[in-house]
Amino acid sequence: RSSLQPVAVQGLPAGFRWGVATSSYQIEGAASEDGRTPSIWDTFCRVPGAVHHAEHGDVACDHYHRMPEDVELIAGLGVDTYRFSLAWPRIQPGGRGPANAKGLDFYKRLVDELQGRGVTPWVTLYHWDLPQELEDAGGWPARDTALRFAEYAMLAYEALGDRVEHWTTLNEPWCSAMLGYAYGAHAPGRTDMGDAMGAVHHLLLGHGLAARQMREAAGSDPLELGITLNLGTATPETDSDADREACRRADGMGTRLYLDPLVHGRYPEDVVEDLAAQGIELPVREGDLAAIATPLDVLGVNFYRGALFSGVTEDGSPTDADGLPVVRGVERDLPRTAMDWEITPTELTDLLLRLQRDYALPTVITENGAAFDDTVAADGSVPDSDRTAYLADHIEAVAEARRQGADVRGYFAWSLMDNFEWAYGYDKRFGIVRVDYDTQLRTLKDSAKWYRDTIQLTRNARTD
Ligand code: GBH
Repeated sequence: RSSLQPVAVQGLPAGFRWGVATSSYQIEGAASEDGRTPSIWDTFCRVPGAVHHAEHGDVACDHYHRMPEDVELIAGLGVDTYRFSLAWPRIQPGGRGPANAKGLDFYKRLVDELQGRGVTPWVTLYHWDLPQELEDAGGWPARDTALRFAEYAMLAYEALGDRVEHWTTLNEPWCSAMLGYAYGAHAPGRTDMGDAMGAVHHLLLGHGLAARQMREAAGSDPLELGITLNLGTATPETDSDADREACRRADGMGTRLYLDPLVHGRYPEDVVEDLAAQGIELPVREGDLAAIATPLDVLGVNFYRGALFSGVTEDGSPTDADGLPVVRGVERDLPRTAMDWEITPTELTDLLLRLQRDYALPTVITENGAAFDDTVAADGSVPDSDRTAYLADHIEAVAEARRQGADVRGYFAWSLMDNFEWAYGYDKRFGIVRVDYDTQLRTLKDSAKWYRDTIQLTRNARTD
């Protein structure tokens, strides 16, 4: 790349959406106000050792109390879209029963503020804050949670559907299922692969039931419905059969397990067989797949990195300690973010072209961004050229995919502001706006100014 000077991005279509994204638990705080009940993250944050420095979202960015100023900040960036999530335990405390008017009221005011400033709200229904009561009743491995989710979705849609057109059901069901129920790295911290696969199916079922009911309720009203997945690319380290087999497995568990049922109405046979070999079966019942395959208007793509895989251990064995086939991520000699994630922008182009070929849905990048160890200069500015470069290279990768035929319609930077980065607590900063957690002062980082100027130049350069 040549420079960090903002320039007009070439090749994006008219109406291309520019946005910033956040999620409820990561920014809101006000954890026990106005009738909100605990979510699995409130609980998980209290488990010793679960979260860096035992941090939690009780206050976070205090967005719940600073919402109008934050909307002003968003509008000042010149983005046309703001992606945020609704906290289920605010809207339906405990995950059952009627809606909580005070919880809904906060989001109605947020939507009003956004629309009053010309910013389109893009609502995610579930970004990981499951009501604790539903986890106590079994969580996502329990089928009932899917039904509860659809009910909650309809409470939200009935209250906000007249003013909100863009709805995402779930954020990253892979993370909910795998990090939450298989690896124990996220709430609720369980570690059973069978439970995780139950969670996958019930997350997808919850999505499908909600999508179907929302479509029915919308009738001829405008509704753009989608789901957001965390997706990457899997590249074999060598051309060996073992390495290509590892990529098949990584892609199967990470991408096809979700997109095949969502788009084609069936689970991928090879993944089903691999799971059966571990004695695991997806708890599919008659009619589930038809619900899951309810047509989508848009696929949300969260992209952070692509990865290289090997099918053998470092000493060449094709099976791991549990006798399972090896799927080993291989580190490359590439620049990395503060999360230690490799920076792989061209793989975003590859991903978008592959999604176009295999699934042919319109896509929006609903998250892309990076944590870096920011410094604050003496004049208070934040010279985060590494983040600016990351954004520039990934936006260019999106434009390149578009030029090669991928139907990608928008790009949302993760994140509007520094926030509670899950198990990493407040240590990792993804914001284009800095948050001082002592004063709650927000400061535009240099990357935010670059993003604002890039959006403006790109819009102004249009001739149509
Ligand atoms: C998103 O998750 C979340 O939606 C958002 O809330 C969060 O703040 C943001 O990302 C930043 O983390 O193979 O070790 O490189 C992204 C979760 C990140 C999960 C990349 C899989 C690969 C980990 N994903 N990740 S690694």
